[in-house]
Amino acid sequence: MSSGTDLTHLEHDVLEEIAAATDLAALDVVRVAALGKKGRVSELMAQLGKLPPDERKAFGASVNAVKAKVSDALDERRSMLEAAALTTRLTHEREDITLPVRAGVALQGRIHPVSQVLDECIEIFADLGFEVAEGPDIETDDLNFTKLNMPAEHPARQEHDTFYFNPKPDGSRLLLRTHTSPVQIRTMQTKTPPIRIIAPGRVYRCDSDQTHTPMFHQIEGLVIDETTHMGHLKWVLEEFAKAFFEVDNVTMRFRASHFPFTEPSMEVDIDASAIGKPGQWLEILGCGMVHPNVIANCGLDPEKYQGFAFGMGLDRIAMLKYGLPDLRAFFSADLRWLRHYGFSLLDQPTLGGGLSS
Ligand code: 2NM
Repeated sequence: MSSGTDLTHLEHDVLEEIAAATDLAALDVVRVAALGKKGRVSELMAQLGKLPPDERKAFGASVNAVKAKVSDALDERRSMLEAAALTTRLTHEREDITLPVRAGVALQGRIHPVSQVLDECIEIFADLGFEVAEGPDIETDDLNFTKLNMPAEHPARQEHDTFYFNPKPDGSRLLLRTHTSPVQIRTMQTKTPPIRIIAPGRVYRCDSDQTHTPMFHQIEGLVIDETTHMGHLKWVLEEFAKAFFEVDNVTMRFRASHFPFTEPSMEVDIDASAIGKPGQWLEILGCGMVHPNVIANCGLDPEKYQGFAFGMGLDRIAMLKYGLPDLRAFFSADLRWLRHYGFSLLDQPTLGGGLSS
């Protein structure tokens, strides 16, 4: 019959075996040998019935105490071995993320020059404090024209070669926006100045020849505050031109022009030395001080608020900067063209790293 000393020995032996188990499988072998159905501790319990009744209670309690101690020791050892196994896995499965990107299939894709130039512009204007604003390609007559100081019979409407949808029963008709200016209108209607936004996106005009495609890309800008003036406009455009063409100085020429939504209005040329063609002027954008009618049409007080706006063709400035000869090739989805003129995924334009590298 087992005595108290036997129990003490058993406990001691099993605890030693637990401590000696170096992995989870070995620990399980120890568990089965001690606490399993035929295990040493369980077999002691089975002997309980052979004891005289007056000894059963005390013996049972002692075996249970051993069982509890063994069980706790098993749990503790298991947690420790599991943690150790995880640590080992983590050290062995480590990936070296400092390795250079593999020049594989993913890098064969090319960024379209218009996307690249858009990213460059966003980077430059973001640095000057502008936010990007967007709006739908399908617009209302009101937002594309009327609010911009072009009422129904305004002659400038004809010049826009607008794509119209069929009129609705109430006579109103939707259209494909002819410029991104409705985004500026929506912004003035919903925000309180100061406003500093650029609105890039697709625009549509029913016009198609060597230098015009029915869909093209614009980026327009708008600044509205209480004291914004033409000096600010000129500075912003100069900073933009220097950053975009990546030169220390640009010479700009402001020519008087006319747009219904600005007064005064100007067209801006740059001295083409900036792109290595001295002695030529290149038109890059149109701009002006936002017409007080436009400001009032958007629910802002033109006695309190004033500002400037500008607009330029992204496709056009992409052609100028990167010497792309044919506008129509931009939209012909020709892979050979894209491989030649497209940009690598890794050429992310940043002001710090140089816009184009
Ligand atoms: C241009 C030229 C001049 C212009 C004006 C506005 C608005 F909504 F504020 F009135 N947005 N864009 C603007 C002014 C656009 O593109 C050649």
